Amino acid sequence: GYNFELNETQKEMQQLARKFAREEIIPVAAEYDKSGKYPWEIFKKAWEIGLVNSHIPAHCGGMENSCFDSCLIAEEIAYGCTGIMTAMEASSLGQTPVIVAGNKEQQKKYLGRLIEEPLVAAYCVTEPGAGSDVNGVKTRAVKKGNEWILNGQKMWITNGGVANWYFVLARTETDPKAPAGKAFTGFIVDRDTPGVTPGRKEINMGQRASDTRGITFEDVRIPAENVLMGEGAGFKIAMMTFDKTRPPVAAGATGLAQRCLDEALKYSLERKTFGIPIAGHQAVAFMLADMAIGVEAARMAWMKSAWQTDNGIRNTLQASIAKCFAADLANKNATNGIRNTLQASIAKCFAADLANKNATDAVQIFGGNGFNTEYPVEKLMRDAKIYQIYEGTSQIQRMIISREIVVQVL
Ligand code: CO8
Ligand code: FAD
Repeated sequence: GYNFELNETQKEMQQLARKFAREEIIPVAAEYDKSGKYPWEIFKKAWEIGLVNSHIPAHCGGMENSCFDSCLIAEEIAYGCTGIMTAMEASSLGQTPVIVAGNKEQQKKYLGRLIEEPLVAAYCVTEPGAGSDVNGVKTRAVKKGNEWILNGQKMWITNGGVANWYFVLARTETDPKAPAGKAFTGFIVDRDTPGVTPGRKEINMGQRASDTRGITFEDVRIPAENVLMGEGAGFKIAMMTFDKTRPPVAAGATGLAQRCLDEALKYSLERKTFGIPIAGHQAVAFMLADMAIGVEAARMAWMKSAWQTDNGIRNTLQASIAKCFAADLANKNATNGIRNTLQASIAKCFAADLANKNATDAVQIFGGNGFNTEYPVEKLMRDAKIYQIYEGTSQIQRMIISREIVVQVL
């Protein structure tokens, strides 16, 4: 049956992350936003107490946390600062293709490394000419003997300048008419491989502590053992990854939306107009009520999508991928994992739009002060916007949702 209560371990983890956000992140968030400095110090502290990498499998030394538990942490960290949360969570995004499609050796080598040292990974799919349309990716890899030679350019890569290794999606099929599901291959690329050159740090509207860069790959030699799952599996690995990483993005957006509500509520009880706190004016109180309704719904949506990820049923698509590539791990994913595409997109889309609405309303409730950098809500508004863009824009989420529901009806 239904159960909305967290177990004791989850409560402890949530409290740990909450305390960390309040004590370690909130006091320095504005400073990181101004300087744009990568939050290594905070990352290292989080790494030491197990607030990052918690989903890495046990055989690599990780805690093998569920998607749900990782989301609990993500929401709390995002409450503190979503720039810092993105810096941390993008590493999980980079790791996820290795978790869903890597063999035991790849997992041990690349995920194990992140447990041994406070290092981060990155996920390289988007290019200057292809974002929403992943099938438009032009980076190419060509097989030569026991190696692949990679050439191309990626854009907007979070952790691009600081990652120890990357997941890279490249086209490996020469026939331009080849279907997306067969035309791409996913690679693990070490940062220090000759020919890998990250560009300058981009100056973004918000989430400025996060490191976003273009990366050029020029005649980069990748050993064949760094291919994930098999030649041609890359597009599906990239998509299977999103099914697992959109719930934490939704949780992050929910954390930001909750912060907007809390800041607006506190301010509206202190600020007086016409002789009473502004929270006493119905127009303001109703804005707060709508913010609370949104937060509740967004939280339920990420919880359901994460729960679906963790408690899957067998599904035919991933089962057929497993059959195709005959990989033990793929088989495990296929039998244990549900394709929660619909719910992941609903949660991500809803929470992203909600974060933006709550941030705009919080600025409104702060009046003139809301527009000023001395108060926290202008940063929340700048930070919120990216949730409607990265990990698939709000339009792309609606495209995915509409396709899923139409298929279900047909
Ligand atoms: N699981 C498995 N397989 C899938 C899935 C899935 N979820 N979705 C599609 N596929 C399969 C299809 O079944 C099909 O296979 P087949 O041909 O064998 O039937 C094949 O893949 C092709 O699928 P489509 O025909 O649906 O492909 P389309 O070209 O129509 O495109 C999308 C599909 C869904 C529109 C895709 O292009 C997409 O997801 N676009 C959005 C891109 C995106 O989200 N980019 C995000 C980049 S990462 C990022 O922004 C990181 C942010 C920073 C980190 C933040 C941390 C907080
Ligand atoms: P486009 O695809 O060119 O879209 C432009 C506009 O057209 C959007 O409004 C879009 O919604 C709309 N649109 C496009 N197609 C359709 C359609 N079929 N129907 C309706 N509307 C449509 N990528 C990575 O791979 N790794 C990362 O770590 C990463 N981090 C990022 C961090 C930041 C700060 C930013 C800004 C981006 C990051 N991205 C990353 C890239 C991000 O995922 C893309 O920017 C996003 O997917 C949109 O792609 P695009 O920018 O090319 O826009």
